[in-house]
Amino acid sequence: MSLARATELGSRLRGNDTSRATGINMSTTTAGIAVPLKDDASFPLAIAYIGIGANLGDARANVVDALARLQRQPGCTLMAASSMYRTAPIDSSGDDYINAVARIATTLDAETLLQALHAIEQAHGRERPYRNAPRTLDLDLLLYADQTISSPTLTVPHPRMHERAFVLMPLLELAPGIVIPGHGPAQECAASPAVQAQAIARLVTSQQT
Ligand code: A4P
Ligand code: MG
Repeated sequence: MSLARATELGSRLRGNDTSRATGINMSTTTAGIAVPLKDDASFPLAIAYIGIGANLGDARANVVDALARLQRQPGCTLMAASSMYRTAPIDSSGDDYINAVARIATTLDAETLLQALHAIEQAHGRERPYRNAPRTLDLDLLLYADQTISSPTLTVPHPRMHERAFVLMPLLELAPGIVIPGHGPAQECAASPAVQAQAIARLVTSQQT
């Protein structure tokens, strides 16, 4: 994506479109958008989608803070955030999760972006006592441009995103026509009976739920 395209997108997202698309915290996700990009000398620019989840502590506050931290992250610009969703734990335990998806424009390569996501998780005291344990904050790199990545530390697309309503529903809110490399249109993934059976509720605003 060119800087001109990103600037055009950012400009559009500063307007009403973002207000409609974003149910999390308007001031966080609209007023914080910086256009042109902070690292405008660094190219190429990639669009990435980040899955955000929390079910420990003040999960909603953690999700909102994660968005603010993504915006402040050098090399990243937060372009849009989905509504928040309350979701039943999948292959996990504890309270219901709060989930959302963010779209960012970034000059970071995928591995560097993953490290930045881990640093944000750690700022929230993320602990990993066992796999899929309840967590204060989980940030997954869902999609990075149209790339397929398989390294010891990073798999993109995220290997389970196509079978999870808590990823697909917020992602489709931001990008209805998006295709998951290797899995096809996200809309088709979301229509599968297994995904349809998962309990998920969109939180229209943080005050109404
Ligand atoms: N890793 C590889 N690829 C990626 C990627 N694309 N994004 C590696 C992020 N990390 C990636 O992740 C374990 C390792 O995966 C990392 O060291 C990283 O190098 P983690 O965050 O330490 O642990 P995790 O979150 O328990 O693992 P993972 O694989 O992200 O778990 P899942 O599959 O994402 O499941 N139910 C609801 N309702 N909502 C949720 O948000 N989340 C999970 C986590 C389970 N059930 C849930 C939810
Ligand atoms: Mg994770």
